[in-house]
Amino acid sequence: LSGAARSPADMVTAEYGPAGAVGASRSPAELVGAARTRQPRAVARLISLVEDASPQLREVMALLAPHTRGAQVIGLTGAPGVGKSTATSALVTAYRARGLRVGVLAVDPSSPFSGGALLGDRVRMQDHALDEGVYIRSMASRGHLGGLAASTPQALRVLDVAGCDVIVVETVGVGQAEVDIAGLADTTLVLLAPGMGDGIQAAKAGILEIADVFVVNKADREGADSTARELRQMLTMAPRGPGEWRPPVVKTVAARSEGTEELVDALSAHATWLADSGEGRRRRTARAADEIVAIALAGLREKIGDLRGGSALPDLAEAVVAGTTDPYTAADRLVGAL
Ligand SMILES: Nc1nc2c(ncn2[C@@H]2O[C@H](COP(=O)(O)OP(=O)(O)OP(=O)(O)O)[C@@H](O)[C@H]2O)c(=O)[nH]1
Ligand SMILES: [Mg+2]
Repeated sequence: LSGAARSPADMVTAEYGPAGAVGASRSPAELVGAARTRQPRAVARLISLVEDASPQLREVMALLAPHTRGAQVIGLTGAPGVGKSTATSALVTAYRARGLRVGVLAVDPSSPFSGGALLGDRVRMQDHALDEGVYIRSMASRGHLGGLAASTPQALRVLDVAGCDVIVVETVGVGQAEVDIAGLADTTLVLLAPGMGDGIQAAKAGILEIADVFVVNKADREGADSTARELRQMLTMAPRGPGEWRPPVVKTVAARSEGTEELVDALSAHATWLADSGEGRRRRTARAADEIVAIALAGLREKIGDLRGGSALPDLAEAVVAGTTDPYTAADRLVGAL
């Protein structure tokens, strides 16, 4: 997102690493100012602050707040290997062709550290490495007490202020992660592939409820039509009132960018529906509420942790063991002491 030409080596630093001594010494106000002028190193540094739950975050978030622009956040999820990164890359190309600036945030919910899988993504994303209208970043939530629920919205805010019109959040769909991402995004995109996650598996995993748009990727493979048919059938069975969104099923061959235009159209249609129905506002408000709770809980947990060092908690624990008080009363006293 910078005006200056960059080498691929620079880009890797900007995307993935802390920005180094130069970035580290800049104040939050300087960093936010630089991010607003789309300097990738400042963006990288700010997201690293988010990742590390830096004490400077409070000031950073206060500085960012007045400059939020309302980028469309697209959550993209699906089983491992279904083609999420390939589809993301194809989407980036399509959005760039439409003149939009794109941010990509790859979050790894399963591990507190970036895993090897993201390395593959980095190679895949190389196509966009020299495009100044694209910012790509992977994020773990090491040490963030609020976890991804608190850190992801903060990273999204950084990318939003840095001028991204569309932000794709890629998360591998394992267990709860698919459902979690739906709470972070304006539009949730679920990728399936023939033979990998068929319709019935999707229904079991609760995916039918969270997806706004379905993609049956690897449509060059056998079984894509029946997977799409099965999905559509299941979707028609779900009761939906007039004016409610009906998730479309788009077939793509992400590896050859086939079906990407249809996908972008489906995403645009959903964005329009979000705006017209008021659902977009409702989702953002719910997201903000979740974020506030995550931060508040993290703060409480920290304060309670501090109490372990003092006498209040040990005294209450002794009282519970002795039977002179019960754990509910003790918990009330503990919270009262915060
Ligand atoms: N045949 C076919 N292969 C595809 C298609 N899209 C992606 N692939 C291949 O599927 C493999 C996995 O693609 P990725 O984009 O890395 O999948 P992913 O969902 O991001 O994988 P993880 O991040 O590891 O969960 C790669 O070898 C891709 O080249 C497609 O439309 N058709
Ligand atoms: Mg991937």
